Amino acid sequence: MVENIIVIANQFNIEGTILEINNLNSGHINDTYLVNTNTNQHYVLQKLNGFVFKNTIDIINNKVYSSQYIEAQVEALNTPVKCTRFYKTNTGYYYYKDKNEQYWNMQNYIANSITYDKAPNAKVVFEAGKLYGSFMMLTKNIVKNKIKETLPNFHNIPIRINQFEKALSLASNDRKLNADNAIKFVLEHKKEMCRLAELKSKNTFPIRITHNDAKLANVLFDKDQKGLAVIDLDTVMPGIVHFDFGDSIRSICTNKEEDSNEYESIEIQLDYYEAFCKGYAFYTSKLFTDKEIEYLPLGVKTIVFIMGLRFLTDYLNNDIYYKTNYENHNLVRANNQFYLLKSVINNYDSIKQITKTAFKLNNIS
Ligand code: GN1
Ligand code: MG
Repeated sequence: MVENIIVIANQFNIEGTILEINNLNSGHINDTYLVNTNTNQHYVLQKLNGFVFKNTIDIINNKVYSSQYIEAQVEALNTPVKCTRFYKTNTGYYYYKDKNEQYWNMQNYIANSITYDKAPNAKVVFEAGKLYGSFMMLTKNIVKNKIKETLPNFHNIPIRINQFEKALSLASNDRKLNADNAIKFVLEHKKEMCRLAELKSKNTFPIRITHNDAKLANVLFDKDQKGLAVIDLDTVMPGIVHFDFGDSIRSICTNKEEDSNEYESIEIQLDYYEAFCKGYAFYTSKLFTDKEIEYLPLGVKTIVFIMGLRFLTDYLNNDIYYKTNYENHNLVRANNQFYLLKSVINNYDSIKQITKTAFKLNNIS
């Protein structure tokens, strides 16, 4: 336990006396800690990564506003979903800025909750789908200008491709050689992967409030594997639903964890895909337009590609963005995503059919 973290945690107006603070080792970007107190309520303290999140105050405002909005909707609609709440500092702010100009925030820990890095069964998948679907339903009426676009172009494929090309032109020969297959894969597929961006630019889909990191690790479950809450509101922004849906599928319906290097055996699990769609459709089949539903499968392809591309770009940039645990970690993550994408492409007809049935749509392209 680091001494000054206690000092930082004590800046927040929480109940009880802090007994212990432990690193939660969750996520690729921020530093997250579990704060145990002498009461039944424990807390999650987070230091935001200032390299990634430049406009930190807007990020915190987005998080606080969306969590309060969701909490009010949960109560109003009597939805069986939990949400986390942010705490103010003793001086009345939702963030504390430390001596190194790093921003911290504090929220409640949902007791007895667990997360998974890999889905253990279809029930968990269904529950995750239901929760992410409830997120879309609960946020559907948020006034869009209340939520800022804090990471502009976060899922903008042409811009991600430009970033990759720039990284490629500056990368070391060693890294380029190691990443040869992944680089070839990107060059082969990049054109097709811009299709969703084209559709978006033609206003084919409504702009909603989206989570933008809708992965399995951002869902809390109880001990009976019932879904409790969606967490990690760092990237809540206006956007199209396809990226959220795709992010869920890539992390929930794969048979391997995101950094598994058992590439040849990575595949999308269609029974999980079906379970996720059924859970997701529970709250969204009437909310989404036919066009939105029609292109959900393209969202899957596109986001798997974007994630692989971002990991690969960071690898070529010598790992300046994501936390890594070993030398080729980002390359392994990138290869993993590209193998998953191959499986998605090979199973695309079934994916479209399952989507159509789950969302009760007649035509799907
Ligand atoms: C990052 O830090 P974490 O795990 O919440 C990233 C997401 C990626 C994810 C990959 C702000 O999220 O976009 O999907 O890693 N967040 C940011 O697991 O870049
Ligand atoms: Mg995140």
